[in-house]
Amino acid sequence: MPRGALIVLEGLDRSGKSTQVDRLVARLNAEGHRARLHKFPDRTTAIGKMIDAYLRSATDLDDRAIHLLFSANRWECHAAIEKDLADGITVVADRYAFSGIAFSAAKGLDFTYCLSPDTGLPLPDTTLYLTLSPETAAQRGAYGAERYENVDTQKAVRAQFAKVAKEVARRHGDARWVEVSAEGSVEEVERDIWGVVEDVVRRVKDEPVGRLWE
Ligand code: 2DT
Ligand code: MG
Repeated sequence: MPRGALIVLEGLDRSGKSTQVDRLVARLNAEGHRARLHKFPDRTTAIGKMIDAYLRSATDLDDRAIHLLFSANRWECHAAIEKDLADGITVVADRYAFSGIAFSAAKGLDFTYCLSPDTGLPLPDTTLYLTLSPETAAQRGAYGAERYENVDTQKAVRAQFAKVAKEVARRHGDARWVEVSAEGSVEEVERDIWGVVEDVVRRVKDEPVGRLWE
């Protein structure tokens, strides 16, 4: 049976990522591709609850400890994702290992260290990175109250995402990381995303799922 695609959306806060993942899943289903959304962190699991408490600043954790928990949160879900892909269901992930690297490296953890715990996870067939200027982000209103939701952190994370993009291209080829401008209207961004995803879903049907960083 033709497999589903693993499509990841990444981007800074206020880039409209949550709106776009919902629209993408609805569009895929409407066009006859079965699709399912998977948000990372997945806050519903036991590990996810620890992550949620950390993000709400209800608890403090060592930088490496929380980095590994975010990765463990992906590992506890990988079997379900791989089963969906094998069953022909396209999985749309709202964030993935790339956020894990960018946010931890932005705090000063070594970049190569940050890559390692996610090695071997299912490789996204494409990652759409929603880009947004700091000015537009500011116009879209105040950040939320969670950890990382402030201008300085977002700036540092943006710089790390640029390194992640290079690393993905170097290890897995240019086509795996696609920048999409999030400056336009919701409909414009949706159209640009669909232009990429429609092709990928068709193209990967008979290809094996790759392994991240391998
Ligand atoms: P949301 O606002 O999208 O719920 O994200 N994060 C996320 C990390 O630091 N490491 C990770 O591996 C992942 C997936 C990004 C919550 C915050 O968690 C950060 C923002
Ligand atoms: Mg957030």
